[in-house]
Amino acid sequence: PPIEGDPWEVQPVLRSLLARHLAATVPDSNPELHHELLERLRSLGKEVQTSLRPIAETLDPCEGPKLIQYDQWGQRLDKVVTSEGWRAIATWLAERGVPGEAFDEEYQQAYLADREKSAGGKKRLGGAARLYAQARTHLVSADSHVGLCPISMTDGGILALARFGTKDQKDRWLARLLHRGPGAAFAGQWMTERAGGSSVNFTETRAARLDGGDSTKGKPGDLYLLNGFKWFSSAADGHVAFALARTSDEGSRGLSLFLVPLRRQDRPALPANLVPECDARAPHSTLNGVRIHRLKNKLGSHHLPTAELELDGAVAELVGEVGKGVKQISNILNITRIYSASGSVAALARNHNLAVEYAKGRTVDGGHLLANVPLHVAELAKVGVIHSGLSALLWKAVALYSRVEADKALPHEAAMARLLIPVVKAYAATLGTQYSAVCLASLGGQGYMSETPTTTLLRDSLVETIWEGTASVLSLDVARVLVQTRGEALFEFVVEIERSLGESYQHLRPATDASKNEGFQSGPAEDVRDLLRDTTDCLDALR
Ligand code: MFK
Ligand code: FAD
Repeated sequence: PPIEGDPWEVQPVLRSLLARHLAATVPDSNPELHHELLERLRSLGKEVQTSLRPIAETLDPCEGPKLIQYDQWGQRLDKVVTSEGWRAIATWLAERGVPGEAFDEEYQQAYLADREKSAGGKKRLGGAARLYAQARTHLVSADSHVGLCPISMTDGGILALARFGTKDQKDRWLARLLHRGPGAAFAGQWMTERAGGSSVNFTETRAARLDGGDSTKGKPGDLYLLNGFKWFSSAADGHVAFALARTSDEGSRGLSLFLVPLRRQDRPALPANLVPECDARAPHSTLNGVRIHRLKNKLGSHHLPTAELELDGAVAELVGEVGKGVKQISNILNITRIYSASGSVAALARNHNLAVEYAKGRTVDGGHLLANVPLHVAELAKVGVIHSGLSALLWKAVALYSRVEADKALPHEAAMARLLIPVVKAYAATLGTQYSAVCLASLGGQGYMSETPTTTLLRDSLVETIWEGTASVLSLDVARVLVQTRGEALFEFVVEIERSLGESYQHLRPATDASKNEGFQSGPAEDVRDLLRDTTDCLDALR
């Protein structure tokens, strides 16, 4: 069997990119803190190998979550029971404070304060907080059976709440969502409906003011009743959701953002004279007008409970401004898209490592180890190059976004982060799955066996090409950014690429000159040089 390494050890490119980006963003270039963070990442990587992986290996895809719709008295329960292994993974992540030890006492204070832009909180990690937190999630991602999905939505929801919530909403929810021990709350993201997932302007769920007032004139924190159907919800066992619902008929501008507690006990105090219909209909139910129709039957992500939900008079609280739902929820989208991109890259890294290790032990025709067969090595090298390229793009985007979130980014950095997040999400999903399949085949028949991690990794990572936007939909988003920023974001990116291409070109020239003198018509160095020249020409044209 191939002997797998830990995710920190097997990704030299990750180590060098993080060292570089952390050095540039850790406050006051504090070398001790920088060193401490890298050391903690190294140790987390080791723990993934020694204790998370053995838990993950016990999960059986046939023992996914179950929905218990009724109790023995015929009362509606709609309780989701997840598998024991999935819960063990969640506990493992919680105990180690993933993401980012971000939620221990000290960090929690800094994190909350940072997000509320209070000067006092900008201490320890400052602009590096997100970068460090995301590095931690990256290390656990490929061994978590998509366990980061609810964590990512919760993470994004915390940001949306910190930015747009009322004081009362923050007081009731922020600490619970940030907490990472027993009793932690999780948040879902309810956007997709039957009529449209990519195009949320087809949203059918209606939001009407509980007090009967004009729905288009609600104030932040006002109570509404939601009626409709959410077609995909991946935190079906969560506590609260950030949902889009229609407050007027003006396409996507008629959508507002709502906080929807799944249980009645988590609702804010309701006026005594206004008993919601769902309470009157089922006085003993604990549910807040939410019915789970069924759990989805999926190709992968088998342990993640993804549900179809009916909203039948669910009591919801307006978050932020009426009609700004899409703009506000995009704060969550940017975070979940980073998690998605990181998940794709992490899965590819693990698959690549498996393929490389297998090649060191498998003998083929002529008695050669696969690791010494040029044709096979070229195949694996290609995967390695794709992984390195995606890693460079990913950590550039995360480092920039980390500064944006901490309110430390310059305008051109913010524009570049906005551009790169959909780009890396789309590329990582498309290339990650494509090259994960190459890795699977490089293990021959063993790669196709259910017990080998390659199969679960490939099945699970295919969803990255769909959720949080397909490549086509993200391309439209990129086009929108280019128009909005009048090309500035791309221009900045082009300048950066040119700078690094210029350096690479200088390094390569002596090699290509030498190969010419030796009479070679064409060689790898020349190919790279031609590629660089073509790329530079393209960049000139784009200017
Ligand atoms: C380990 C893995 C972790 C990942 C787990 C994820 C779990 C799965 C969860 C889901 O799948 S949740 C559902 C995700 N759904 C999508 O991603 C929908 C894809 N469709 C889009 O992204 C569309 O582009 C979008 C719905 C946002 C377009 O809607 P509209 O109505 O055409 O919006 P419009 O008018 O373009 O934008 C409205 C405002 O939001 C604009 O600002 P202004 O009002 O100031 O003009 C936009 O600039 C802004 N906006 C849109 N996207 C933004 C954004 N701002 C910042 N960042 C963005 N990404
Ligand atoms: P459609 O939007 O109908 O897309 C179908 C095809 O049309 C795609 O190929 C797409 O690229 C293409 N297309 C669409 N619009 C355009 C366009 N304008 N131009 C060109 N091509 C276009 N959603 C949530 O809200 N919350 C969740 O928790 C959640 N969890 C999920 C879990 C899983 C396992 C899965 C698979 C999905 C989940 N989703 C969730 C839903 C997911 O976000 C949507 O499936 C996704 O956004 C696509 O929407 P759709 O399914 O309606 O497809």
